[in-house]
Amino acid sequence: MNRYIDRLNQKYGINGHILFKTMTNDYPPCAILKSDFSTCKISLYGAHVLSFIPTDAVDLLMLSSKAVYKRGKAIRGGIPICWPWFGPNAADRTLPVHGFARISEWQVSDSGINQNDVPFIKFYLQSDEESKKYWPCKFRLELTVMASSSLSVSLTTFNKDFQDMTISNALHSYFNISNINDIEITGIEDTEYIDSIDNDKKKLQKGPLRISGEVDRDYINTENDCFISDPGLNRIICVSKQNSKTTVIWNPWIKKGNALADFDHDGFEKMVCIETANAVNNTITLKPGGRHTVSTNIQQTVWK
Ligand code: TA6
Repeated sequence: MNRYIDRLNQKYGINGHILFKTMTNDYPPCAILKSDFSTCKISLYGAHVLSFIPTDAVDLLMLSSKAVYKRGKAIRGGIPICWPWFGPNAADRTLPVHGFARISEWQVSDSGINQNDVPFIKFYLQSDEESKKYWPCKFRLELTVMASSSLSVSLTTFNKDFQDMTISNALHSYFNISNINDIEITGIEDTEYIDSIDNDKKKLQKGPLRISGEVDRDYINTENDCFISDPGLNRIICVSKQNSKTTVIWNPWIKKGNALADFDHDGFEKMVCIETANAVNNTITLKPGGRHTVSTNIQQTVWK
């Protein structure tokens, strides 16, 4: 593995800005993006952003201390990539929930620093015998991560097949908050949502969202920015997005949260997911040769 990491650092490492490191035995390495603006850590397993810490700030992302770093298991926290389907596979419930991109080993295709000294890195995943176990289509996936004072994550799907390709996807971001009882989420007011914990009933969001129990909602036909106001950490986190028509908001609350072995005990109190997605009625169909890029941009402003 060290030879692999040495090769990655020779080819894609940049002194003081991009470094590849071991994560754990028999597991892909991670990349560390560092600049005056922030530090960002990404696992090559799942091309999974694990943390994003702006300078002089607290991590914007929540990563479970009980996350499991083993092949075949998605990492709990950070920004899992849900692709080529969001949630369970409607046609075959035995397939991995949220698809297989987040439980695949990605490769590095490019890295650099832009004219503003902002480091970026590109990963790719393409169809092979392994992916055919889950999905027959020929594809290429690219993920680009740029870490300045804000975090930009873009996922591009290329249809390399001879037939149309219909996907749903999500950048399933877990946000680090002071306490679930004290935050308020705006940006989804007057938006229809599917309530996954109330028989998938379609409802309308009235006013800002405050969470006092399990929440699992797919807000549909919305391209709005969302904001997490967190007085406890004296910050507002802004989640903006491009080419995403669904915003998923999830908190498992006590019972479901504590039932997840890779969730910290009472970890639900310190997290909320605001997911940049295309799901439910907002699926994407690509013609052969077509492409689609969904992006999310995450940053904080000091509350007052
Ligand atoms: O965030 C929406 C959701 O689909 C929830 O229903 C919950 O299952 C969550 O994703 C986490 O899924 P995971 O497979 O990562 O445990």
